[in-house]
Amino acid sequence: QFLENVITHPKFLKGDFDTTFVDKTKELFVFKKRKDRATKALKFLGNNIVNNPSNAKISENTVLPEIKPPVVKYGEKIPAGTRDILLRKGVKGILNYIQQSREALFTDTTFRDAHQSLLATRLRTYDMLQIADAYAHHMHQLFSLEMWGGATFDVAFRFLKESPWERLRLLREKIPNILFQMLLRASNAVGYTNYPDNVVKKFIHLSAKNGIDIFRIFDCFNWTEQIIPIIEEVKKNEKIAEAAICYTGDILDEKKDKYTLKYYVDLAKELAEAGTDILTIKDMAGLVKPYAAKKLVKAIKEETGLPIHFHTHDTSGNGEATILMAIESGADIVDCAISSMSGLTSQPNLNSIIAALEHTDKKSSIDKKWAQKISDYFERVRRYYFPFESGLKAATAEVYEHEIPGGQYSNLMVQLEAMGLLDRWEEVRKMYKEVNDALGDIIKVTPSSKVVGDLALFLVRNNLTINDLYEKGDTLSFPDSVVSFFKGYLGQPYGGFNEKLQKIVLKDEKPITVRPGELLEPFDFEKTKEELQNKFKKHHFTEEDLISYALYPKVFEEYLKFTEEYGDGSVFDTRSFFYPLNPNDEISVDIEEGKTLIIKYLGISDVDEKGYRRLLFELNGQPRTVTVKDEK
Ligand code: 3PY
Ligand code: ZN
Repeated sequence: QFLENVITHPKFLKGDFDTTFVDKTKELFVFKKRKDRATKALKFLGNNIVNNPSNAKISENTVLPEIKPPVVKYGEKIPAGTRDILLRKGVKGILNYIQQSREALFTDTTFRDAHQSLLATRLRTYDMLQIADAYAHHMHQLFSLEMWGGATFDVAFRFLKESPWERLRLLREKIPNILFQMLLRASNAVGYTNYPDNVVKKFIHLSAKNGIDIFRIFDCFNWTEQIIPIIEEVKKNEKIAEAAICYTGDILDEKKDKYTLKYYVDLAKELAEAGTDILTIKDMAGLVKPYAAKKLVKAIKEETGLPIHFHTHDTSGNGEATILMAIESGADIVDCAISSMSGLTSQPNLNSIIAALEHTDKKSSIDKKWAQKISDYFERVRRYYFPFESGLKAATAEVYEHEIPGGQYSNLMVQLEAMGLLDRWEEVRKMYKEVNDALGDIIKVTPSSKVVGDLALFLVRNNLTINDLYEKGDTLSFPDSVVSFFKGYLGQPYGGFNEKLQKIVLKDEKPITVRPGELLEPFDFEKTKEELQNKFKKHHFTEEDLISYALYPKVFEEYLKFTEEYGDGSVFDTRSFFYPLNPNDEISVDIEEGKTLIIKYLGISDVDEKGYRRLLFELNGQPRTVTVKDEK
């Protein structure tokens, strides 16, 4: 422990020491009682049993299936894939590959958007790693895997108590051959607010360094001023820039004159001029109808000549028709999710579309038997996440009215449930549309979709109407996201703000009209490192830690505190992570390579006068007790 105190000391880390360092630095001899990892693991399980923080319960009749990843032959060489092209021939090589490819190319979104849209982003690294070999060995025909970004970064730290960086590194190790793709919210990075330019730049650099190859960049208002600097930054890192156009409205409806075909084509041309390598049509709510896809893809492809990547959600049930129409009209790459993680608010079904393309000139070389095996795996895995399911049972054409993005749908329901208002879900969807109209029909995607969602929830919860916003607005305390939107902190919406509402919400405050990043002070990484090091003496802060803190200070600190108390959340299987163990349950936990704990839960005491309970376990055959405060 003395050595640990030395090597984690801020002065030592800075190189600011001489031969008197040990003699003069008293705190090196202060030895904290160290909680060993096994005790932390028992405490974690004990806390689940006593307090059940994820609030996930298994009823007595629920049988969770055994998880059986398909067997990949040990020792077989990993076949070459798209990432090998990038490594050997650079971005140009990839662009040539897309151009020369006769088959439809696929991005599999199962590790990111699919679970963000179906399971409130809760899919854990543990369940991804078990299927990673199958992807590397048998799905190498995929164009890319979308496996990072969007909400996954925040949720990993906040709810899963695991590091998204570690997820990226571990998956990269197991899948070295397929391009990895992330969703980047332009200046909002992977957050809900604009960050200083130096934070966004560093984040891109570290994401690239840790394994991201393709950056899909979007701005929630399609504000190119926010997107263009990011394209440049990605290119500086010699990675693939994929600027996205977010789609809303309906280009087929001539009465809707705000988001027209011309609007999208002009945007596409601007992004093409800015140097994007690939252009994405990002239909985050699944509003591109099949015949709109035909018009849109054709026009954008003709006007820009760029490779087109098409992304949609299947909320309406028309997603597969839309994907086929997009392919037919010239989309080079399309986003789909593995069968058992597809459909509804997620992406259309990869397995079905591959089948649909058989015997056509766009036939995919993806191995459908393996796509099925992977689907079988996820079918079992998904059952463990049932508390996070949105509950949507069938496709709904109502999405064309409320326009709620797939990735927000299941989250909104979870939020509503937490407020005890689930039976008002229909009202919330209706209000979502009314709020959007009141805000001037904005593009709704993170974080602007959160503004609409927050305001809709606020109105429903307080039994208010849109009219009340105008009549009682000066007395209301609006959600932070709404205030921030009207201040211009998310950027400038296309067509401007509803100025009347803006005045009501901001009162006398003046909104900004420039790119928010121009006004934000650069983040001081050095100073933050020192402050954090003083707070968390035992932790050695990496650049990834510091950027995580810059993006999510509170969430990241909580995560650090959590790991000091309970260790790394990702070591547990999903059953033990989310749900309390029952007496006599026995599990094994690999706390590090080659070190496995066999833990058996035996029983629990009554609560004592100070509010604590004692739990009895067997750890590798030896009895162990832990004490946990009963917070309920
Ligand atoms: C996100 O920003 O997380 C999204 O999925 C937007 O569609
Ligand atoms: Zn999406």
